[in-house]
Amino acid sequence: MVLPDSSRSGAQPGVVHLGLGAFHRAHQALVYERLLAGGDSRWGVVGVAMRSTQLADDLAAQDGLYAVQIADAGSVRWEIPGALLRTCVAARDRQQVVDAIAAPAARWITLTVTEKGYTPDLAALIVDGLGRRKASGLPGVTVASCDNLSDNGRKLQALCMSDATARDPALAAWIEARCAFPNSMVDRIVPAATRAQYDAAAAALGVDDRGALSTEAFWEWVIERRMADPSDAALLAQAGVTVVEDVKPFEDAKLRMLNGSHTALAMVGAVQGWATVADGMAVPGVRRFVYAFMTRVAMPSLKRPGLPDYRDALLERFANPHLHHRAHQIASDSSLKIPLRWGPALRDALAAGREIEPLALACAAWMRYLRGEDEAGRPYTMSDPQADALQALARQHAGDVESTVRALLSVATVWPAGYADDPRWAPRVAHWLRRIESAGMAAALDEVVAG
Ligand code: CS2
Repeated sequence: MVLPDSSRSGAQPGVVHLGLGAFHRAHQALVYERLLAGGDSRWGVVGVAMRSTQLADDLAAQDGLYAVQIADAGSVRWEIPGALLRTCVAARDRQQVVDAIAAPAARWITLTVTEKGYTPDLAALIVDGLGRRKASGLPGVTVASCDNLSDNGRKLQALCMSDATARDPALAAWIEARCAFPNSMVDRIVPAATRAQYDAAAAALGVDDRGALSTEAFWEWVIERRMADPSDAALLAQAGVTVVEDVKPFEDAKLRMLNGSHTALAMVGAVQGWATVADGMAVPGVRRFVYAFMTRVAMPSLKRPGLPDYRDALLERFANPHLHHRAHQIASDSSLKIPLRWGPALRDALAAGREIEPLALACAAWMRYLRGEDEAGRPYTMSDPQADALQALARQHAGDVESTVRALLSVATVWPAGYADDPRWAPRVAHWLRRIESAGMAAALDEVVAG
């Protein structure tokens, strides 16, 4: 077990992290811990849960300490990061968040607020803090979005600039000149915490830890060299972060290969009724499908160096039996994830005249998933802002493959205009939906791999 060796007593709240979910606590919090442990006291974290009071309060009661199990085929170990200095809840303690951003010690704001978190309210919260910094004559900060969105830094910047411009052009100019919004790609598979994880921590460490998490050994953070304090680039690099001029090749590879396959696996898994990604990867036909999805659909238009190795490493990561990463967890918010994870690969493949069969099958699996019950007839609930509307469409047209495909490909928030009529796409999705319905998902997976 690795106990925090950062000097917590001297740590300054230099980072305000928005989104206190499992991912941040098992990924960036460990990077900040490493920087603190190296003797730089400026990387202590104020952790902001956006809504969950329970989590923030549980962590506060544990002085911000929690155990992370890091496990893969080679080893199992525990680490207790010490970077989290205090917690608060944006929905309950808004003023505390603004104060934390406006504090002289703050230098970075990082965000993992999920795809649906990028709202005007989020921008208003950040800009309130930045406005106070300007008024106090404090330096600007680096504001790094770490969510699975393409061009995430620029998207967040646009959101903040539109809020700032509407209230005060001078504030907008200050943000433009003093703050930096780097694009960044973060990666580590961190399933949502479960009761079983608390129990494992209790058994291994003898403590009652309400914040215990489990993750894999692999982690990656690739960030654009665009920081309010340029000297941070070298510090982050020393802590294992990859600082680059252009994040896009890394972001595209991660979104289309890891996240794209994840969403495909989640749909197939929900329909077949297996529980976790590792359960699915243990089935040869599912593993072969993921290989085909990555190799035939995603890889041809990607530029990240070393793609075959990246793919093979992903297949091993997905198969990690220590990670209880539920298909239904990944399936949540799919209507927001599909446009980011499948949309660009589909666009590129169609433009280049390449085949899209594994993706057409994944899309058909999504349509089947929307029926709300698996192949054994067991119902499940869907967690998605558009669940009701999508489910209604899927049910309304059930029994008529062509009209199901037409109705669901016409949902403008998920698919670009024209896809419902595209002769290269819609008939292929219909073909696979028909195969899933008549032969079953397993047979359809085998067919697409063989084809
Ligand atoms: C997953 C991601 O839940 C999901 O949608 O695809 O959380 C994934 O595990 C991470 O992006 C891995 O870095």
